[in-house]
Amino acid sequence: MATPVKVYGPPMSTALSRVLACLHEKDVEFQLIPINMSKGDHKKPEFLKIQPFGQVPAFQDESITLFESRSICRYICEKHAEKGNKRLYGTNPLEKASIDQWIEAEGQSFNPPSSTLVFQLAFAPRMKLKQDPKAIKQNEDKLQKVLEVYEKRLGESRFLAGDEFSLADLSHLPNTQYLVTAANRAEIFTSKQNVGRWWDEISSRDSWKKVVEMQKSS
Ligand SMILES: N[C@@H](CCC(=O)N[C@@H](CS)C(=O)NCC(=O)O)C(=O)O
Repeated sequence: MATPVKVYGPPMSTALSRVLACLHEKDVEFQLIPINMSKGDHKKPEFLKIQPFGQVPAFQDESITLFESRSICRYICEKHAEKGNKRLYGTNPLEKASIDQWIEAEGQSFNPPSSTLVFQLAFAPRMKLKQDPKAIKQNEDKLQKVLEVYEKRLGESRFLAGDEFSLADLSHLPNTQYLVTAANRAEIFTSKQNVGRWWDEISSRDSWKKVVEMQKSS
């Protein structure tokens, strides 16, 4: 029997929860190794050997270690092409290119404003840090502009890369979950008809519900 892959970090991490959602979609067995970030365990020499930037997640499959959540997801899909959701990373070069295009859009356009808002609105209060109202306003404006592009795209197709749920949609789940639930910013998404419909659909997947449960019980 294959050894389960190892994922290092706390489920509350957005980047780690992207990998967890992918593992659930692909029905791949894994072992979650907790890393106590409040104690700075992610900056300790042992952890830096597997994640040299001192961030979570880190991922291990047999003797190979990987970091960067989106790359880890692509690896899981390629290695386990025949397991679980077989369409998650497409089935031909053109589908993969379209999925990659929207994963890039997530990483380059959606993530910068949305991760700043997640930090400012959800994590700063928990960590008793002062919020920065100017950064909140600027990033809300930036996110609105990005979502206008999404609204148009999602008026043309059911999901970002076409009519199948893919890694591109999945990549948006972690930040959006925090903005909709913990940061009281659901309206940014639900006020747009197509984006709201898309969010309802992608957040109702069993894979994502399992991740949300893991976050609640961690
Ligand atoms: N691009 C990286 C981002 C990783 C990242 O920013 N992780 C955060 C938690 S969600 C972290 O480790 N923050 C602590 C730090 O940067 O010191 C990925 O997708 O894996």
